[in-house]
Amino acid sequence: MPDLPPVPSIITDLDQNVQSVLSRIADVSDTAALDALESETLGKSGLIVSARKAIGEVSPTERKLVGMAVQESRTSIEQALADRRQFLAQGERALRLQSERMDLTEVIGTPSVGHIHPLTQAWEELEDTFIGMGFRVAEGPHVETDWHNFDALNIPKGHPARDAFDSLYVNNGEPGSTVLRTHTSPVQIRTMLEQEPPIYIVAPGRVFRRDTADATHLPVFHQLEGLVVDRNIGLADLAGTIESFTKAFFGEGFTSRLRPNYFPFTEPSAEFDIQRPDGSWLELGGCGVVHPNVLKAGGIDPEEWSGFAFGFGIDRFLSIKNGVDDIRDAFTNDIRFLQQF
Ligand code: FA5
Repeated sequence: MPDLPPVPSIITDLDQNVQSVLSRIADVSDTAALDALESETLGKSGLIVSARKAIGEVSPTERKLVGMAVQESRTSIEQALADRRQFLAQGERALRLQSERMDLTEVIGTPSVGHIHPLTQAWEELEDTFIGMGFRVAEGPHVETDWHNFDALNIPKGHPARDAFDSLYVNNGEPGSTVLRTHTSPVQIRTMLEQEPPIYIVAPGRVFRRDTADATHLPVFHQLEGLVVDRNIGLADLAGTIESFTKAFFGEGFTSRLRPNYFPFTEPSAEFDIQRPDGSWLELGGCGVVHPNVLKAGGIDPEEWSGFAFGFGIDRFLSIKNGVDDIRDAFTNDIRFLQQF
């Protein structure tokens, strides 16, 4: 076998240098260091460029061999750089994802489940109780005519009872002819005008008065109105209904009482209170036998039909029931307050 020509020393040196570069590439742990190594080896004063320059110095017979060796070295370094770059990029991406990962469980903590507002809870429970007693739920507009809110309820213009309702008037039509309803009682009139007796309705809803907010007053609050019109309805039916409601809503240990009062739309009129099992009283609202003038305004013959009505403040009732000192607390949306319901 013929002896192989000796490998030029430039090639063996290059091989050694390339091996050392390849092992350095394998050790590089970030792309910035890899960039630096790339310009060190493939750049202007790098190993490959120097080796290429040296090609001119070898004998013409070796030149091709050395040229091929330089090219192979360059290719293997480039390949190693590309492989390592890909490997590092994957690792760096994984690291970045890891570091940028948002731990949503940490932000949210134990998921807190919201619930409906205590006022809405009370509103819905009241509706359910009255529906269970055979009542239907009725509605009326927030913006009312002065006639529905006052006149039809036996409170003609100039009647002192109008002053008791600090009304908010709406700039519509004749001055003073449109009002934000001051109570839910106009729903009595609307229901009577829409429907023949017998009538058994409750009308929960929002009402408005020019009252300054304080511990027991709000300018916007909620009432629940009740109206029954049927044959031979009297005060005893009213007292019995209030008592049935008290037991159905609060429980068997509670009872109710009526105290004489005055409302222009009922005659006789009363306040009604609920007694707790501990003996304490909770003032709920007003009630009475529907005044004949109100039945007439509703298109109902008072000779044939009679009825009773009641109305109470849901917000006031809620705060008294739960021992809330300041009625405004229910509407500042402080989560610490709302969470207690
Ligand atoms: C009325 O509004 C009558 N319409 C109730 C009625 C209906 C009587 C049917 C007879 C027959 P009064 O103005 O008293 O009545 O208001 C009723 C309830 O609303 C009060 O007992 C109180 O609980 C509540 N209330 C009144 N003003 C406010 C206010 N500014 N903020 C919160 N609650 C109020």
